[in-house]
Amino acid sequence: MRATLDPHFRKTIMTCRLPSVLPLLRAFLFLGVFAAGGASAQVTVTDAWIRGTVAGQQATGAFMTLTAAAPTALVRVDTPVAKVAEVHAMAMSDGVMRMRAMPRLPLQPGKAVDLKPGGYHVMLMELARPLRDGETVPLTLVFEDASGKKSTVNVKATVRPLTAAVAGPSVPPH
Ligand SMILES: [Cu+2]
Repeated sequence: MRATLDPHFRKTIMTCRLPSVLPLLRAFLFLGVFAAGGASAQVTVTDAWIRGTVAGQQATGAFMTLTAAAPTALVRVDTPVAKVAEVHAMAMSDGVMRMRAMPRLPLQPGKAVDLKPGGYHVMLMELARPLRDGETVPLTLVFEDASGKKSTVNVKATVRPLTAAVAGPSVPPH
């Protein structure tokens, strides 16, 4: 059942800002995470951190280094502190730095991929509350290998000060 629903919902979440379907979407994502559990993770996640926020701030970025042992893609991120978590890329377009959602972030074997300010990042949107310096936030990362098999990695990201880095997704999302 999950397999047939997945493509639809993945497509839906990438279109961003769909408040009416979000609760339903969350429920399916949650189920998906549990259903995918148990598979051995082939990805090492290091140095996970999140840029802290101030009251009223709706979005921030999560950063980390991903190293896969086999061809893999990061296909989903979930966290209790944000209603929406998307992998974004930043790139210059017509002279302007823009972010775009990446439904899949491909990982090549043994080649570390940095998610860092100014580059790839996990955009956390519709934050439930401010994220304070020093606290830890759980992130669930869902990976898909070359055969389409999913696995999850749970990490604890440390919240660093708002000023931890200069460039990055502290601007309003899109
Ligand atoms: Cu972003």
